[in-house]
Amino acid sequence: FAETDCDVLENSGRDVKEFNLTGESVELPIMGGKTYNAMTFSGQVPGPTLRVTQGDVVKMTLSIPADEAVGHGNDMHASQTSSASFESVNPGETSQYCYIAEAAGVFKYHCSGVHLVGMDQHVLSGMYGIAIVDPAKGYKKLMVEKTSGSGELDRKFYDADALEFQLQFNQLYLTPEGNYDAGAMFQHHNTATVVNGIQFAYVPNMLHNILIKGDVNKNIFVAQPWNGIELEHMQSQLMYVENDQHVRIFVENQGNEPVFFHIVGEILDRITQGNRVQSAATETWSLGGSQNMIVDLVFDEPGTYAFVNHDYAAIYTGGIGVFVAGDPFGLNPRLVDAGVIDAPVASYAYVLGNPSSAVPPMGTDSIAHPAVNIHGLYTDEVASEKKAAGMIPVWEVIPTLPPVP
Ligand SMILES: [Cu+2]
Repeated sequence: FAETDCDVLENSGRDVKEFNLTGESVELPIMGGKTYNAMTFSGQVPGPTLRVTQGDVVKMTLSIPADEAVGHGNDMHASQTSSASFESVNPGETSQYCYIAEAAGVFKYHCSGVHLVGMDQHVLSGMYGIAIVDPAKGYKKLMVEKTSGSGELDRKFYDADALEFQLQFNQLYLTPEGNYDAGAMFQHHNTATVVNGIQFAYVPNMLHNILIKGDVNKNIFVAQPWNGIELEHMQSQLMYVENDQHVRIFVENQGNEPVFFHIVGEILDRITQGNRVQSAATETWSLGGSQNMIVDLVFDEPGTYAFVNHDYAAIYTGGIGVFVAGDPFGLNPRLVDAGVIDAPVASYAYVLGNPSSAVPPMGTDSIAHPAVNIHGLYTDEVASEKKAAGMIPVWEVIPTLPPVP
């Protein structure tokens, strides 16, 4: 353990980052037009991402509303404190602890149930998130080896600054009524694979049908379960990057099943876990439960790249999403002609933004996303807060776009 006394740590000269969470049960959408009984940190699944720098003090405050049926706790893996700190907080009460984020990397946080009872239900119903602890001296440059064709190896270096995403894998175990199914969990019979809380969260929707096919009813992808303007922030969104851009993805396995992380059509240029590089130029990297990694890569050519949990049971139950690099659909001239943009753009993020559920808070070496749209497993209240913060409500913007031929 390290020092955990808030009074001592707040006067230690270190930067203090406050992390305020509320533990609340809410009903949230699932695929197929139904809802389920979710448990959340602050009305969203996953909970808010904490971003700090190695050596910072984290002051975590967990409040439970008086009308909440049960207590909740918060076990933050970035801390090194006695599990007594994670004692559950009763409805109507607030609890706090402090710790030093000593180690750089990605760290899960999750509800610890009511004195550990029901921890499985609380976590698998949505009470999980991540803390990203940036290295004290920043991230490393990315080296990518290229061949010249004559047997020589060229090394191309990319600046440490990167466009960043977060992807958190998990499962749902639900009865047809949308309640947690412990029996299914003990048998590892998950009913859904989710990424950032949603099945098939990052696949095309009707907006992309219009833009790319010119027809709202012509689907682009084999599975587009989140079509429809009325779905608002639940409408699926794609993730946009530029070509030849350093991309950094924070991946956490929040669930009960292994994650075999793979990006179809790309090679993972670098895998970092904790503060050590584990691999470079690898096809797939595996994560057990509560394990994480940082994937650094560059998307070389314009195109669509599916990321998957390369377990077929996971892929077909929702563990797949799509990155779009550059302008593979040749939209630039049409968007310019239609007056949507003044000049060609290096990625569609400049037009549509990237989904807020996949965009972590800015850190030491972050490239700012051109725009962020409101997307995620949020309560309406959380979605409104994102809108007030300047994120784009795509469902309001789509009908105002001039038609693209
Ligand atoms: Cu809980």
